[in-house]
Amino acid sequence: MATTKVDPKLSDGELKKKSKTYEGLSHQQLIDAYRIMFTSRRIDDREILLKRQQKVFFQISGAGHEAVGVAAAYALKASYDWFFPYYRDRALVLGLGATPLEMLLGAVGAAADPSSGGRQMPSHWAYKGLNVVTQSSCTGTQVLHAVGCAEAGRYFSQHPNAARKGEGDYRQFKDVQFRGDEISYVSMGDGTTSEGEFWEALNTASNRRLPVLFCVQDNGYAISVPVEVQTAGGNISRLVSGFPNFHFEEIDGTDPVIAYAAFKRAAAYCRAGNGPAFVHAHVIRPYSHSLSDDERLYRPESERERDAARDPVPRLQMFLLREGILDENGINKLEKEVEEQIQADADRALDSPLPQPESIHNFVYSPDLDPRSAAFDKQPAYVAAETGENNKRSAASQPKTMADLINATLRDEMRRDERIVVFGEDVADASREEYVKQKLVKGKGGVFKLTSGLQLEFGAERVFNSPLAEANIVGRALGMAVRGLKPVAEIQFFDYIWPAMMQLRDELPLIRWRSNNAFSAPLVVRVAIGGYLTGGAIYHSQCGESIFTHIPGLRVVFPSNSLDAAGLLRTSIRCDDPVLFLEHKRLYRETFGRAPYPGPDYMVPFGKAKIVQAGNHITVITYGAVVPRALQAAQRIERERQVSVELVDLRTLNPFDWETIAASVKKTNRVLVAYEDSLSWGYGAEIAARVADELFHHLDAPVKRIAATDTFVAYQPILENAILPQASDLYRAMKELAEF
Ligand SMILES: Cc1ncc(C[n+]2csc(CCOP(=O)(O)OP(=O)(O)O)c2C)c(N)n1
Ligand SMILES: [Mg+2]
Repeated sequence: MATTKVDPKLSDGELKKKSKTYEGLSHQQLIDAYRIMFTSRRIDDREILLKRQQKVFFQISGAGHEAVGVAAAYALKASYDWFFPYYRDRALVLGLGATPLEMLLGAVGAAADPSSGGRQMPSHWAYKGLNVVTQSSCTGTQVLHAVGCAEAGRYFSQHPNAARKGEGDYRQFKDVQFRGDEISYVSMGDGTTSEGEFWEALNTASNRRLPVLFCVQDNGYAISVPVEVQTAGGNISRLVSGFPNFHFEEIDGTDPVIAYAAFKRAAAYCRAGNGPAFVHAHVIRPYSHSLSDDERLYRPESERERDAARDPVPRLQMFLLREGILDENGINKLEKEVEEQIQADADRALDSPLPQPESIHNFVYSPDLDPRSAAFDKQPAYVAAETGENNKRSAASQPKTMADLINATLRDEMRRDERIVVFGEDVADASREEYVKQKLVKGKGGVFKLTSGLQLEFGAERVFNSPLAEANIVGRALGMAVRGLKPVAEIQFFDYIWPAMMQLRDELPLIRWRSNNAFSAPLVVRVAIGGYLTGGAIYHSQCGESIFTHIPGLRVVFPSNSLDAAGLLRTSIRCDDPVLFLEHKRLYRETFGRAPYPGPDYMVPFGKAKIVQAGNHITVITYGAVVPRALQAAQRIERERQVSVELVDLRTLNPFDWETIAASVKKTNRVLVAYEDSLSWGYGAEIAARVADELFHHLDAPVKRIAATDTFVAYQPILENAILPQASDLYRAMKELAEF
């Protein structure tokens, strides 16, 4: 046991005073708290100076929020708990172990900035070793990540074998650590509680009793908008108080002792597995929103003075003096040390090497595992068997639909990899599991039955329904994937993907790039897409894949037949990048493209197009449900006019197979790009532009496009037929090209 050295000169009274604690905080811890808070404030001041000197390019401060930060850092455990902070959490991350130098490296955008290597604004914390997860500038997205992170922690503690390293897939590069009682901390401002994702996160954390510690740092403003305009009734605590299973605290967040006591109670509640906690801390914002804002434009002097009287830094200083914990000399000495350190660190940061411009392409995708590589090129089992000795087809080799093979692939992969969880709307067989167990019902397993039977085989911890909230699905999946799970989440209809757009555009594909490869979130989002349904109408028929192929960092896959769907889904699951897996609803049960079950190892690499039929006169580049229509048109024009069409099915849209396109166009010199999405700005526009740019000298005719009209997809079949590209439209375009 450690013994405390006793100063023999101290009287009994003095001794007692020295060993007095404040909500469990010792004198030394309070002195350290002051050091952290003062350091935090002085880094802000230094950055502001550097910004005025144009040596840094942005500044947002943690000023006024320091007491909450240091208290949370004291109550939680760095490198053990998980942290999803926001930009005002400078004192928190200092308390967890980040250094002033690291922060100043971020401010100047140095190559050695540990949060992003100069890619993100300062105060966007990411410290891998401390479990501080990379964050964006989007207000509120992080709240769902924290929920997914907590779910993953619980999952791994219930399935410890799932954490084992795997060979030959993403698991090789994704270490998992779990403790069993770790907490997910997430913080945000008062304005951010207006975001839907905040409420979606509270809902799930409450419902699943997750160990998430929510911290709302309420400084009364969101830029210039005061809290009573954001929040009905002006107090978020009152609004959230009805959520079951929560521990609630509403505190003065400018007092570190009060804040520490609250965080300690909240953390104990979460750690014991009781559920989530919510700490609502009233703080101040003395430095305007950021250096780009001047709060004097919307806050009168009187209000600002009222805030200043509660400033946590002078407040703790007064407390230390009043309690005799530090005298004036002690304060001066501490502050001088901090000032000198920050001065020295700022000089070092300014001298630190800058990132190289060539490095911008690093870490858009995994540097470890390339889904285009030969490792993802595996033959179907029956081809392997046929080329083997006994040359026998298995009895299971009846042609299967795309729906069957996607289901079979999910099953195979879930057997192989215990990290896979499947969730989304209606994907479970039955959330009230007893009904299926008692054989009262058969179970649903997806509105298209793609996940049918998975819950029954793998259990409700691995296959479960989400709330009807698409951002909730993708945001949680992201949080899980950061921890090493492999979510295969489902968005029920492409038409309803948009509530998840912030997560899909601003979060998921950026995790790796913006953290300079410190974090990653490889997962699969399966989405039912497309028209030709007869009656699907506007909101069950949309395409729109080009919106997602426009996003760097996101793989986009769009198979046209069963075998490709199986092989590409397996690659999607095993690879180390986030994948949007688009499944055409019309193709789910189509006769076209059925294939026997290819076995549990069959894989198709990304970026390898398939020549559906070879030809000499025209190249048709397409994918998805246009493939069978193009094939029909190609067969007709061959029959009627002896025009031979080379039909290229891209299969994956990002990456796409430029080499196959170029080789084909060089051979045929005529090219038609066909896609189901509306014509203008569609996916084929990029292909057409690139053909025109790079293959101009090989062309004997203008590049043609066939696509849907620039409208939505209508309900009445006569209208739908007129809107979506038909075999007859493709035929006409082929004829025109051939005759040009
Ligand atoms: C989704 C989104 N909308 C708008 C913004 C621009 N913005 C940045 S911070 C901010 C105000 C945030 O206020 P609050 O949540 O109270 O946090 P505070 O800055 O006061 O600590 C706004 C509107 C953003 N970053 N993200
Ligand atoms: Mg605020």
